[in-house]
Amino acid sequence: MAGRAPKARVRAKAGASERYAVVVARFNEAISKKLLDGALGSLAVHGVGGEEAEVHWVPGSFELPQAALALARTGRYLAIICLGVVIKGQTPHFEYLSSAVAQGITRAALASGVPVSFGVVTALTEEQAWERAGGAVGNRGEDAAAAAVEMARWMRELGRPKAARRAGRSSRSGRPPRVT
Ligand code: DLZ
Repeated sequence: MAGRAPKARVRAKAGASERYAVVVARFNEAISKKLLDGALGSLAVHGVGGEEAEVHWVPGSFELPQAALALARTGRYLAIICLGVVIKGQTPHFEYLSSAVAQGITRAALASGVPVSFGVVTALTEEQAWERAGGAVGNRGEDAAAAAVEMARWMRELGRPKAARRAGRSSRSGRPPRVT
């Protein structure tokens, strides 16, 4: 599936203090670093720089959803950006991993009420992955950061939903929020 991400439609201006977390998978690290460069560049373009963009490394893409949910539950971030590179090998591992990561990231967003964006490249070859990490097809990290800013500012305009307040309370009490 190729295609260019649409230009983010960020309406609201940067708030006085906006903090974002970027979670990056170390597996295929050279390519992940390019996604990270893209994400940090995009955040800077949207007025989020320095300490407002916190980077957290995890071993592989499989760990992204758990890290994203843990970060979201702290209540410190307007949004979480997940970055990783999954490349197809000789076994069905690729399908299991890609699907678990995509579903896990979705669940992290829904369970926490905090926007969690998907900047995970799933590629059939290493070449395809490089193309999507600042190459001919763009930079999925950049796109994911722009999507996170757009969603975060839109949700801030909307007001914090009751579900997110409940999720925040459950996390402080140590109980996981209900996932539906
Ligand atoms: C084990 C593994 C494999 C085979 N491939 C990838 C990959 O292409 N991309 C990636 O981000 N991570 C991979 N991993 C590591 C898993 O994500 C995870 O870190 C380990 O299974 C430990 O839970």
